[in-house]
Amino acid sequence: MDSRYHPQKIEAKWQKRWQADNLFKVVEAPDQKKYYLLEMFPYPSGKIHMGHVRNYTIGDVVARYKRMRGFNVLHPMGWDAFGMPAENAAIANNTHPAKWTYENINAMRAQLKRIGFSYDWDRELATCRPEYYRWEQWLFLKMVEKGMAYRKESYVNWCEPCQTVLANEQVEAGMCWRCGKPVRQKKLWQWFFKITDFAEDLLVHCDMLPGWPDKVTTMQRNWIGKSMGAEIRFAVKDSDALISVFTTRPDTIFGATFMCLAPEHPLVPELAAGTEQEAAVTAFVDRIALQDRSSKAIENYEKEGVFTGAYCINPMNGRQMPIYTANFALMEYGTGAVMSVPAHDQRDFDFARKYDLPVVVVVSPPDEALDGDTMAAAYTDDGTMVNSGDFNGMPNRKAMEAITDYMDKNDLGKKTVSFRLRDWGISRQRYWGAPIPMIHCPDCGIVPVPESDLPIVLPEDADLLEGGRSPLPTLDEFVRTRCPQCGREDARRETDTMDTFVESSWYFDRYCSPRCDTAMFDTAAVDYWMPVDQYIGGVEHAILHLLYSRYYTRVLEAMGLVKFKEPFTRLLTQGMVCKETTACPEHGFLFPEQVVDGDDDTRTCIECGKPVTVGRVEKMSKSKKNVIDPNVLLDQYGADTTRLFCLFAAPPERDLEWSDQGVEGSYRFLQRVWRLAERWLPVVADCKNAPVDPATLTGSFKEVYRKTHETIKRVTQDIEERFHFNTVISAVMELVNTMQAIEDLKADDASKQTVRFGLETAVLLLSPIVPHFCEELWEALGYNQSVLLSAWPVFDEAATIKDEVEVVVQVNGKLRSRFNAALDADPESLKERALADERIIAFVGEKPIKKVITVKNKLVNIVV
Ligand code: ANZ
Ligand code: ZN
Repeated sequence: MDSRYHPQKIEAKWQKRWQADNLFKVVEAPDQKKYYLLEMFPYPSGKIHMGHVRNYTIGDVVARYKRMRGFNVLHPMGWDAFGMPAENAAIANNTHPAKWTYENINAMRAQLKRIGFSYDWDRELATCRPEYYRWEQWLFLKMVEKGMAYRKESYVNWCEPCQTVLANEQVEAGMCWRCGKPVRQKKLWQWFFKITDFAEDLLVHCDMLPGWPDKVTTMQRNWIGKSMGAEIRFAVKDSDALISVFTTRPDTIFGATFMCLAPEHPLVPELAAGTEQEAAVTAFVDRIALQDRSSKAIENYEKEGVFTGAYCINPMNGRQMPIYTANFALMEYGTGAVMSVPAHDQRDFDFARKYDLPVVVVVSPPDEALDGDTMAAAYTDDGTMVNSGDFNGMPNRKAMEAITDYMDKNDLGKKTVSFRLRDWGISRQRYWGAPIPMIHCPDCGIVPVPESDLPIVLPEDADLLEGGRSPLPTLDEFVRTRCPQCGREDARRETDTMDTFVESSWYFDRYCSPRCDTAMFDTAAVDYWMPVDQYIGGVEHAILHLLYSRYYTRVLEAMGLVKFKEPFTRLLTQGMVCKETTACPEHGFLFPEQVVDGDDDTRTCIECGKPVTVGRVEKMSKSKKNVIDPNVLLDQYGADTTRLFCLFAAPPERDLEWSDQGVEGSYRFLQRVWRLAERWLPVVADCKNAPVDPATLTGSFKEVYRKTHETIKRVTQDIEERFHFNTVISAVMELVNTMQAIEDLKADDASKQTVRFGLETAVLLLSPIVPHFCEELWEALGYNQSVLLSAWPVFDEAATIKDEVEVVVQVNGKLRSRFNAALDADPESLKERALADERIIAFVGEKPIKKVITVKNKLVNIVV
């Protein structure tokens, strides 16, 4: 062992050794308990950022800890490699998305290896490889066969000048990111996964995920968005047509005074045909068709609509209700039709006032009578039924049931549920993705690719077209194919690719047998490893990625390919890595290295010398320039300090605020441990494997022995119960302090053994956190096997108990002295000792003692 701590040297040494020894390689071991630890795999953007370092460090500590606890740990890493950033970068740097992606993967792999993560690199996968996505194509075919995937016309963002489909990220405030012209909606035939078939199941299981943060299951529930209500049919006047509505408020039906249909509703043109409203309706529908129709966008539009010229009949009171088409009615929700009750729904109320439609109160508040003509806002709370025939006088909650029952009996409607969740549109009109394995034949229509023709390989050397458009439709070699059904030579391949969320919906299964080339995965391997025991990642994936993974798992389960429905037993969403921003009045945001620290706390811009302003602490981002490049840390302090800092600065689920002093402090702590080891190693070298006999210990050695047991207990609990590595580290710091406090070195065996026990324990407990550092010390302690192969230390509860406590002595509430006393010593004896204490006698002097208060195991307060 060197007398100084050289992180670079020892980190390179151990990383090499781990690799040579295949230390992180795992195989299924049916007799051993398994533990599958997974961190969300990164997008290969080119460089690891601090958010990755934090995420993967948390995971690595758990993986190493579980391994020491005797588990067979699967801890894989790979690349979420398809997606648009590769296309954008290819355009910006005039290269190919494939080339860019593979280069980035190589660079990032090297960076991850430098941080010493315990990945089984033999299981690495990249989702852009045909060996991977072919199985996704295979499952797609199965899903089509079973009706779980289907095609329908649906809207995309379209830029007319650029002649291209835009992803949502490419639409900036309704305009095309390239040409700045308005984006319109265009209908295209696209593929969908029928996730709505599983809406109820996905919802119900939100209650059965105790290992997930509540906030995440809540987001999942809200996204699925189940509403209980009724479907009610309204007859159109002078017509056979019926309009079905979905309502969550059947109690308000007597107050429904008009009807609103989505502009896309098929009845709209039919109803308007031949009326004097026809031209106005057509113009309105055409105009709305150009707008973004997502519910989010619609919230911000002014509510508007036009009369269709037709009426329908309220089935409960016979009222004639004008039928409008309105922009706030969504075709995608419920039935695409809304029975409008202006007295009790604010949106309907605004609409009614705007177009001068009647407002009829049917739910009366307890304390006042409302008048529809004069009320200023909708009344949306509960109350008593009025203007509602036989239901008058009922509490409205009861009327919901009663009216629904009545309608059910009279065949006017029925109880129903509605979900906010929509089917998952997976078609992307983009190049860098997995091709959808379908063929368009002029005679046979849409024909699946035969399984034996898989994979349909994406040509990796194609050039993107102007504006990043996909070259696939223009690549003859790719597009032209034989129709597998009729043999026509001029059939065309589907040129859409799959949403990249499809790849990330099953990569965790693939890791179980990443080289399997006969199926998506080896069933025995998945049966053994899955589900993931602990998943760790960013909260930004709390909705879509997790929901899609849960859904895809259900598809696999329905096909008999896996035996579970929930892929992730426990989930940890780590907080963000944040840092203050700094800005120069002249040069805007500055990177940390562009700021010069002056002597007197002033900080200036490296360019112009002007003082910088320090802004809020925010998530590290390139645009704000408040980023720290992990490479700089690795060069300056090494991987172990970087890891230690990430864990020490905050508990995992909280945001971590960057601090230079924190990094420096982490580095100093490691140096302190190093020096402690250096001091004691020669002394304890000869007492390896000799158990301590605590009965013979006294003084500081006795305390080291106790403290060591206590530390094992605290550390183990903090890891097991809440992954609070920050308190784990402070517990070990206390142990180190206790050991540093030993002044003289008594040569008796029990003392030496105690010190060795303390030192070995500190190394074992720290080893998941700072593995290279601990390997070096472990070796110096005389072991020739990786510390990772050692068992996690165990504690003896009895040994953690203090048999002595420190009692403080106060005079008039001020601390004046202290002494050690036996645990639970009786208060009378504490009082005696306090009064006999020389320092106390000096303080009290001649003054008469009024009162003495004693608190067992804690204090004696003397009042004079
Ligand atoms: C009558 C009514 C009266 C309603 C009232 C609300 C309050 P949630 O809770 O989100 O499920 N609605 C139904 N289909 C719609 C569509 N396609 N586009 C826009 N709005 C639609 O919302 C359910 C309510 O949203 C339904 O209940 C319906 O308005 C409206 F005092 O019906 B309600
Ligand atoms: Zn054909």
